Amino acid sequence: MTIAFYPGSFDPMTNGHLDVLVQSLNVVSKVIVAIGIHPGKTPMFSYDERSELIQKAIAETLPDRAGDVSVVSFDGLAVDAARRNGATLLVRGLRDGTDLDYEMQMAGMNYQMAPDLQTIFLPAGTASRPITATLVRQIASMGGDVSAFVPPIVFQALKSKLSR
Ligand code: COD
Repeated sequence: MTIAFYPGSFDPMTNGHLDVLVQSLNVVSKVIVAIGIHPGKTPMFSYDERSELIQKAIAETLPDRAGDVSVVSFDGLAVDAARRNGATLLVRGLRDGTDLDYEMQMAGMNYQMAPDLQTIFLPAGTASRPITATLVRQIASMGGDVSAFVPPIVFQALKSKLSR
Protein backbone atom coordinates (compact mmCIF):
# COMPACT_ATOMS: atom_id res chain seq x y z
CA MET A 1 0.00 0.00 0.00
CA THR A 2 1.42 3.39 -0.99
CA ILE A 3 1.06 6.07 1.66
CA ALA A 4 1.41 9.74 0.68
CA PHE A 5 2.34 12.53 3.08
CA TYR A 6 0.70 15.89 2.30
CA PRO A 7 2.30 18.59 4.47
CA GLY A 8 0.98 22.13 4.80
CA SER A 9 -0.17 24.86 7.13
CA PHE A 10 -3.87 24.41 6.27
CA ASP A 11 -4.73 27.64 8.13
CA PRO A 12 -7.50 27.05 7.19
CA MET A 13 -8.08 24.27 4.65
CA THR A 14 -9.20 25.78 1.32
CA ASN A 15 -10.78 24.34 -1.81
CA GLY A 16 -7.26 24.41 -3.28
CA HIS A 17 -5.95 22.10 -0.54
CA LEU A 18 -8.98 19.88 -1.00
CA ASP A 19 -8.45 19.73 -4.76
CA VAL A 20 -4.89 18.46 -4.24
CA LEU A 21 -6.09 15.94 -1.67
CA VAL A 22 -8.75 14.57 -4.06
CA GLN A 23 -6.16 14.26 -6.83
CA SER A 24 -3.70 12.48 -4.54
CA LEU A 25 -6.38 9.94 -3.56
CA ASN A 26 -6.67 9.13 -7.28
CA VAL A 27 -3.09 7.87 -7.27
CA VAL A 28 -2.50 6.40 -3.79
CA SER A 29 -4.52 4.33 -1.35
CA LYS A 30 -3.86 6.41 1.77
CA VAL A 31 -3.01 10.07 2.39
CA ILE A 32 -1.72 11.59 5.60
CA VAL A 33 -2.56 15.29 5.80
CA ALA A 34 0.20 16.72 7.99
CA ILE A 35 -0.21 20.09 9.70
CA GLY A 36 3.19 21.74 10.16
CA ILE A 37 3.55 23.47 13.51
CA HIS A 38 5.78 26.54 13.55
CA PRO A 39 6.58 27.45 17.18
CA GLY A 40 7.23 31.12 16.32
CA LYS A 41 4.06 31.63 14.25
CA THR A 42 0.55 32.33 15.56
CA PRO A 43 -1.97 30.74 13.23
CA MET A 44 -5.57 31.94 12.92
CA PHE A 45 -6.79 28.42 13.78
CA SER A 46 -5.17 26.24 16.45
CA TYR A 47 -3.87 22.80 15.53
CA ASP A 48 -6.98 21.17 17.05
CA GLU A 49 -9.29 23.49 15.10
CA ARG A 50 -7.43 22.93 11.82
CA SER A 51 -7.41 19.18 12.33
CA GLU A 52 -11.15 19.09 13.07
CA LEU A 53 -11.95 21.30 10.06
CA ILE A 54 -9.90 19.09 7.73
CA GLN A 55 -11.60 15.93 9.01
CA LYS A 56 -15.08 17.45 8.70
CA ALA A 57 -14.35 18.87 5.23
CA ILE A 58 -13.20 15.43 4.07
CA ALA A 59 -16.28 13.74 5.58
CA GLU A 60 -18.49 16.29 3.77
CA THR A 61 -16.72 16.19 0.41
CA LEU A 62 -15.28 12.69 0.17
CA PRO A 63 -17.40 10.47 2.42
CA ASP A 64 -16.35 7.31 0.54
CA ARG A 65 -12.63 8.00 1.04
CA ALA A 66 -12.70 9.52 4.53
CA GLY A 67 -11.24 6.29 5.96
CA ASP A 68 -8.23 6.64 3.64
CA VAL A 69 -7.21 10.03 5.04
CA SER A 70 -5.68 10.75 8.43
CA VAL A 71 -4.57 14.04 9.94
CA VAL A 72 -1.39 14.45 12.00
CA SER A 73 0.76 17.32 13.21
CA PHE A 74 4.51 17.65 12.87
CA ASP A 75 7.35 19.99 13.69
CA GLY A 76 10.85 19.77 12.32
CA LEU A 77 11.59 18.40 8.88
CA ALA A 78 8.77 17.18 6.65
CA VAL A 79 10.91 14.28 5.41
CA ASP A 80 11.47 13.00 8.97
CA ALA A 81 7.75 13.22 9.75
CA ALA A 82 6.88 11.49 6.46
CA ARG A 83 9.23 8.60 7.25
CA ARG A 84 7.92 8.33 10.82
CA ASN A 85 4.43 7.95 9.38
CA GLY A 86 5.47 5.24 6.91
CA ALA A 87 4.97 7.38 3.78
CA THR A 88 6.95 6.94 0.57
CA LEU A 89 5.48 9.88 -1.35
CA LEU A 90 5.47 13.60 -0.54
CA VAL A 91 2.56 15.46 -2.14
CA ARG A 92 2.77 19.15 -3.05
CA GLY A 93 0.34 21.30 -5.02
CA LEU A 94 1.37 23.70 -7.78
CA ARG A 95 -0.53 26.88 -8.60
CA ASP A 96 1.90 28.75 -10.84
CA GLY A 97 5.52 29.27 -11.81
CA THR A 98 6.34 30.87 -8.47
CA ASP A 99 5.16 27.73 -6.67
CA LEU A 100 7.15 25.63 -9.13
CA ASP A 101 10.44 27.45 -8.50
CA TYR A 102 10.07 27.18 -4.72
CA GLU A 103 8.77 23.61 -4.78
CA MET A 104 11.59 22.46 -7.09
CA GLN A 105 14.12 23.74 -4.56
CA MET A 106 12.35 22.00 -1.69
CA ALA A 107 11.92 18.77 -3.67
CA GLY A 108 15.61 18.82 -4.60
CA MET A 109 16.80 19.36 -1.04
CA ASN A 110 14.31 16.87 0.37
CA TYR A 111 15.53 14.31 -2.16
CA GLN A 112 19.13 14.79 -1.05
CA MET A 113 18.10 14.32 2.58
CA ALA A 114 15.72 11.42 1.89
CA PRO A 115 16.16 9.72 -1.51
CA ASP A 116 13.67 7.05 -0.42
CA LEU A 117 10.88 9.66 -0.49
CA GLN A 118 9.45 10.63 -3.88
CA THR A 119 7.93 14.12 -4.24
CA ILE A 120 4.95 14.37 -6.58
CA PHE A 121 3.51 17.68 -7.77
CA LEU A 122 -0.20 17.94 -8.47
CA PRO A 123 -1.53 20.86 -10.53
CA ALA A 124 -4.20 23.19 -9.16
CA GLY A 125 -7.55 22.93 -10.92
CA THR A 126 -8.74 25.97 -12.87
CA ALA A 127 -11.21 27.06 -10.19
CA SER A 128 -8.88 26.58 -7.24
CA ARG A 129 -5.71 27.95 -8.82
CA PRO A 130 -5.95 31.51 -7.43
CA ILE A 131 -6.86 30.43 -3.90
CA THR A 132 -4.41 30.95 -1.04
CA ALA A 133 -5.17 30.51 2.66
CA THR A 134 -3.47 33.85 3.35
CA LEU A 135 -5.88 35.72 1.06
CA VAL A 136 -8.84 33.77 2.41
CA ARG A 137 -7.97 34.92 5.95
CA GLN A 138 -7.46 38.50 4.75
CA ILE A 139 -10.70 38.70 2.75
CA ALA A 140 -12.72 37.08 5.56
CA SER A 141 -11.27 39.38 8.20
CA MET A 142 -12.27 42.39 6.06
CA GLY A 143 -15.84 41.17 5.78
CA GLY A 144 -15.58 39.69 2.25
CA ASP A 145 -17.41 36.57 1.11
CA VAL A 146 -15.04 33.59 0.94
CA SER A 147 -17.71 30.93 0.41
CA ALA A 148 -16.40 30.15 -3.10
CA PHE A 149 -12.89 29.48 -1.79
CA VAL A 150 -13.35 27.17 1.19
CA PRO A 151 -15.43 24.12 2.14
CA PRO A 152 -18.77 25.04 3.82
CA ILE A 153 -17.56 23.89 7.26
CA VAL A 154 -14.54 26.22 7.03
CA PHE A 155 -16.77 29.09 5.89
CA GLN A 156 -18.88 28.63 9.03
CA ALA A 157 -15.79 28.41 11.24
CA LEU A 158 -14.38 31.64 9.78
CA LYS A 159 -17.69 33.42 10.32
CA SER A 160 -17.93 32.32 13.94
CA LYS A 161 -14.27 33.05 14.71
CA LEU A 162 -14.45 36.54 13.21
CA SER A 163 -17.75 37.43 14.86
CA ARG A 164 -16.23 36.91 18.33
N1 COD B 1 -4.12 24.87 -5.43
C1 COD B 1 -3.22 23.85 -5.40
N2 COD B 1 -2.37 23.62 -4.36
C2 COD B 1 -2.45 24.45 -3.34
C3 COD B 1 -3.35 25.53 -3.28
C4 COD B 1 -4.19 25.74 -4.41
N3 COD B 1 -5.04 26.77 -4.48
N4 COD B 1 -3.20 26.18 -2.09
C5 COD B 1 -2.20 25.53 -1.44
N5 COD B 1 -1.75 24.50 -2.19
C6 COD B 1 -0.70 23.55 -1.88
C7 COD B 1 0.65 24.26 -1.67
O1 COD B 1 1.33 24.46 -2.89
C8 COD B 1 1.36 23.24 -0.81
O2 COD B 1 1.88 22.20 -1.61
C9 COD B 1 0.23 22.67 0.06
O3 COD B 1 -0.99 22.92 -0.66
C10 COD B 1 0.16 23.28 1.44
O4 COD B 1 0.06 24.69 1.34
P1 COD B 1 0.12 25.62 2.65
O5 COD B 1 0.18 27.02 2.16
O6 COD B 1 -1.00 25.25 3.57
O7 COD B 1 1.43 25.20 3.42
P2 COD B 1 2.96 25.55 3.03
O8 COD B 1 3.19 25.32 1.57
O9 COD B 1 3.26 26.91 3.56
O10 COD B 1 3.82 24.46 3.82
C11 COD B 1 4.03 24.55 5.20
C12 COD B 1 4.98 23.43 5.67
C13 COD B 1 4.84 23.28 7.15
C14 COD B 1 4.58 22.12 5.02
C15 COD B 1 6.41 23.78 5.20
O11 COD B 1 6.78 24.98 5.80
C16 COD B 1 7.39 22.65 5.54
O12 COD B 1 7.57 21.71 4.80
N6 COD B 1 8.00 22.75 6.72
C17 COD B 1 8.90 21.71 7.20
C18 COD B 1 10.33 22.18 7.26
C19 COD B 1 11.20 21.45 6.27
O13 COD B 1 11.07 20.26 6.04
N7 COD B 1 12.09 22.23 5.66
C20 COD B 1 13.00 21.75 4.65
C21 COD B 1 12.39 21.86 3.27
S1 COD B 1 13.58 21.48 2.04
